[in-house]
Amino acid sequence: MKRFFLGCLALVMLIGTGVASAQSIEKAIKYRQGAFSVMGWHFGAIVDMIKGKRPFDREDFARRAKIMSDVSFIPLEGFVANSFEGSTKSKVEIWANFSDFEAKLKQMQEAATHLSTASLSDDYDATKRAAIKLGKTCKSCHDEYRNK
Ligand code: ASC
Repeated sequence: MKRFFLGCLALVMLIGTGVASAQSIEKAIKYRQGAFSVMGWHFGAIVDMIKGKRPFDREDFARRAKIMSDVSFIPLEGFVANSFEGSTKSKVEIWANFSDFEAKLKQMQEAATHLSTASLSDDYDATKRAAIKLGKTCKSCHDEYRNK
């Protein structure tokens, strides 16, 4: 009887842990999606300014580029183990090639930092090139590691 209760207790604890980790995975997914959503918001405005769909305002552009560069360092921590299960487009390949994934994120961080610096100069062409380069780093990761 005692063994039966101990067995039940162990089972309840095991299920409890499983539920807790599913919850912490969902939290991590939401955390990183929040960061990507902030970046998407500002990059959308940056692209619109470059395309002439929105008036080019150097100060506003630089403010957004600074946010991009700061927030680019946020998502990595949210790619916790096994967080390809849940409400996410992240492919399982991220965890199979984690160092390559990290390298791609780093390229994005460098490109965002470069854009932020360029946007403080008066060199519009360099700023535009830096924005295009940043967009390419977004795309290269999405092509490989994000489900459609
Ligand atoms: C964005 C956004 C992306 C990238 C990508 C760049 O604004 O939401 O996912 O730019 O389209 O190629």
